Amino acid sequence: MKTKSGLGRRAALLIGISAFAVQSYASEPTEVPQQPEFPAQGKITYVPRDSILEFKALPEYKEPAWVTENFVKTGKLPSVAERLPKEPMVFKTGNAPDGVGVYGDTMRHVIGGRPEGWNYSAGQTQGWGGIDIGMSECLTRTAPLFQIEAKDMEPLPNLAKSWSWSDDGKVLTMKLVKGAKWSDGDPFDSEDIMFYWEDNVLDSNVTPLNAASPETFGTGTTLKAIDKYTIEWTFKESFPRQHLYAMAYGTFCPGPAHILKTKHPKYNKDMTYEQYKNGWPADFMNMPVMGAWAPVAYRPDDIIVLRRNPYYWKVDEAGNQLPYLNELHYKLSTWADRDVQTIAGSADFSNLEQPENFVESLKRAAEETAPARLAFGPRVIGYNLYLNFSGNGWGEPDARGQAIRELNRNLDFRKAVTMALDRKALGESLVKGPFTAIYPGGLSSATSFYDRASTVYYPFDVEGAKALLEKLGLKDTDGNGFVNFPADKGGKDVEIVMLGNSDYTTDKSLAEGVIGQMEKLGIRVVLNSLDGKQFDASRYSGRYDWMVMRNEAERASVVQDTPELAATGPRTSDHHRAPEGGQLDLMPFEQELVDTVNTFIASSDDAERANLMKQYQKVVTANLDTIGLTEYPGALIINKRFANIPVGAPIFMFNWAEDTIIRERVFVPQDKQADFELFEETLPGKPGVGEGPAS
Ligand code: BQZ
Repeated sequence: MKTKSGLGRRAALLIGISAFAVQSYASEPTEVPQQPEFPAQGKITYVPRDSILEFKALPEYKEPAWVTENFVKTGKLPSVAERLPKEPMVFKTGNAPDGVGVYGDTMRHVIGGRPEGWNYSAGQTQGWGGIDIGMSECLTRTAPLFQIEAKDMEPLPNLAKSWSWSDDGKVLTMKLVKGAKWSDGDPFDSEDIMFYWEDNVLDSNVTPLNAASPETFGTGTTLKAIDKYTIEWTFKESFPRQHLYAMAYGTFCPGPAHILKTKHPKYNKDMTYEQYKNGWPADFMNMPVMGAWAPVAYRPDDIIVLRRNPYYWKVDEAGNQLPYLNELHYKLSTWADRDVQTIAGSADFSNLEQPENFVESLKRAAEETAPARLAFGPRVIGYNLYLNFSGNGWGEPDARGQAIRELNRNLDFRKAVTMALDRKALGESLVKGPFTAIYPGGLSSATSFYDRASTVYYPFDVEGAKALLEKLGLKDTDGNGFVNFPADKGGKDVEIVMLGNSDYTTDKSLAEGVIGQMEKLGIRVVLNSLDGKQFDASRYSGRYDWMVMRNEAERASVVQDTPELAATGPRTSDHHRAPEGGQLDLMPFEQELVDTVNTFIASSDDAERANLMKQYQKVVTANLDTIGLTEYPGALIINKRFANIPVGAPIFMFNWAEDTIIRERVFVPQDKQADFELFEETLPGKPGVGEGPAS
């Protein structure tokens, strides 16, 4: 029985929506059904923001004994104190679940991606799964914020050790960590920051990984270096604290300017942008990093090995230079195999994100002899069906494609599609049980900004959907079971090409489910299933009609990658960008979303921000900006020998768990250490010098 307020709320919602409504669709939009309870395991202890880390000098520093013996005493490296900044980042012991750690051992990852090369700034992928996260350091850090109290929420310092705002809130001055070095000993300073900003983000010939564009940091924002360790942002708005999130992983993680400049066309006239992007292929070893580990070995389709960075600029409160783990492995396999190997004990870490593996993983983890711990978190994984909204040429569609985009831009067509989806069946096709939930699109139910009363859901109603298609003049005139365009539009079957990511079983399962359910509606959908690299290339270039894609951080956290919640810039949205040299042809509701998101970004008032996200959620779900499919919880699977794993760490929120668990602070107690290291007592060598580390 609905409570008074429930009925009131629902009625208000419906009245609110009737402004969008057309008179004759078969089903009234309603509130999305209450989700089945799913108790996340592992209770998060919320802590103050300043209880995690600080920057300060310590009386003495330590390093693994073999580094001293093999490298310092032999003159190959300066002392650890000379390799560290005057004030390194210090992780506070009180926030480390198991306190100060010990050196040794390896974390063995398995991934489904493959490394293109090491030029992250120019958009090369390293295969995902945390490789780039382990090698890159960014101005701020947000993944560990999952444990921070809401009232204290602000990105953590990282390469930017501190910052201050001008009185009018339009100038943000940032102090960089002073005296930190790249893993090859080259000093880190504002030259690296400005090279990333000016010659990668602002240079339209370059698309950094995770698609950082000028609008990511606010339209009209400028950045300049004041001195080697001071940078200054100038914004159009006052106190746009939101942009501090964009300065975290994956949108502001500078590369080694001393290496990258040698092949950037602005500094080397013999180079093309293509040669710049591909200048450091995957077999280029020892690429200098600011991260805790650098790549020292790569065998295609087999493994990437990374070794500890001797200049890493972070320590624990006892002065031990981090990381504790000497080595990372990245076995090059499939994402599904990552679950299987981790639960079996031949790998150490997985984000259990494919429901097809839930039951088997749960069974194995429940056994006494299970080598790995498994802990489910909130329903942070979601999938949407994206319809390409560009009506003016993004992705260069042919006549057929253009006609589909015009249908995509029609709300009645989108209502027909959403009402033809049996989301309960879609979820159960992945896994039976309390895991999956009906997800109409918009914000993830796991984010604190989620409001069910603001979430519009067009219920499953195939007949109602068919009636809407008929209203649009789409009828099966040739009796083959699929609706046709009207004769004056060629009379052909409505045929849609849907882009899918072949790296994941779940993406394929959902795509096949959508195809089957669209067939019952009378729409022919053909799957174009591409591997992650080609999928991303097609997605960013708009070469698709529809796309099934897993949610990214903006829907799971709202505050991370916020500009991507709407088409806030010409190259920001996943399903509506401007064509080469053209403009964005936004529909009125899209403009409303852009305005709402920009107002949210510019606001520092928590109550206002909460209301703006309710308004966003109502507009985005009532207008079917994307068509939600399903959402479900993920589980962190980690081998039991590791310590300092934060309890309740979600596999995905501000970022993935590879960042959230703070791997540089993870260790294996001496008595549990295994002998998995492949390059014991070695360190990364000279950039590009041969395969394998120096020793
Ligand atoms: C996690 C993640 C770490 C990218 C990638 C992959 C790419 C996308 C996304 C996830 C993988 C794992 O996700 O599935 O569990 O380890 O790497 O980066 O899906 O294709 O482009 O956004 O993060």
